[in-house]
Amino acid sequence: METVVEGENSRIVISKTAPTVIIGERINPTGKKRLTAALKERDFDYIIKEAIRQVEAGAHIIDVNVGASGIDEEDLLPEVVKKVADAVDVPICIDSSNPAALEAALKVCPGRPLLNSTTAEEKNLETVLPLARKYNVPVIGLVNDERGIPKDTDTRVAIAKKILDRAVKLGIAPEDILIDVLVLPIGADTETGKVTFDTARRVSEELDLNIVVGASNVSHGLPDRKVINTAFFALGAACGMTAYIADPTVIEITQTILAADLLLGKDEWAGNYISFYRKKEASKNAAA
Ligand code: THG
Repeated sequence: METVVEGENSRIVISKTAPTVIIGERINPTGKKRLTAALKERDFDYIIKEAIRQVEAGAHIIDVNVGASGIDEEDLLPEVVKKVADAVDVPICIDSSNPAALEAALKVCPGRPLLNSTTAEEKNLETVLPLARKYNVPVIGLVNDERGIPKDTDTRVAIAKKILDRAVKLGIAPEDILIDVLVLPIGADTETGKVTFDTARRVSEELDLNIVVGASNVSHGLPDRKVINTAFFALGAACGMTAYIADPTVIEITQTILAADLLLGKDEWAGNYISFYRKKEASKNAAA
């Protein structure tokens, strides 16, 4: 199953046999005062620098989320998406829970962006899936519905299947559905990691869909979060997780994903692993 995401002049393939795709999460005002201010002031220089820094650190796709109180997403999201898409040569992941903002951004985004996201709630399925169909873009489906996020694997897999069935009924190709198996803080419930990995394995094997997760949350509230995050990325790679929404400027994250890909046969001749270190060495020498 190959999901194709495109920038104006770039193409990224998400699949179980391809290297893991990193979706840079830093353009998101959550917990970031400076970025929130930059978004409100339309300080595009600052925002574009964040995008470029992530691409240089190893991001294959840039997530753009402008959701914060006092921000009109329908107005601002398309503007930021356009600026970022013009500034970097990688595809965009359009991130909002507001369908009107998603559509406004789809109208101006070049290439074939990733739509982030729909849940299995009726009101979402009815608005977001038709957008994916209309603009012919892949869409992320979160495994929660009107009842919230299920605690057990069976219900999460059933919700993934429901999203897939609805999408196919609308004429969307299965490869254009990615499932987000949802990661919750492990400190609050130590069963949740296992449920997330089991759901990923089953959705990957039984539904043959690609999987994307936003993993930063897993370590919320615990010391030395990097240790937990990197372990999560390594374990996930072995469970069918094909793309991560993560912060690539945390070098250990990018390194772990490269190492996991190498160990799982997704990096022929260690090409990506070695070229990452060559680039790092080159930029060190350039700085010296
Ligand atoms: N699934 C999907 N999309 C998503 C998420 C997901 N989009 C949003 C989010 N989750 C992923 N993006 C972020 C962005 C920022 C943070 C976490 C996830 C974050 N910010 C720090 C904080 O809140 O403390 C700020 C850190 C900093 O300043 O560098 O953690 O799950 N499909």
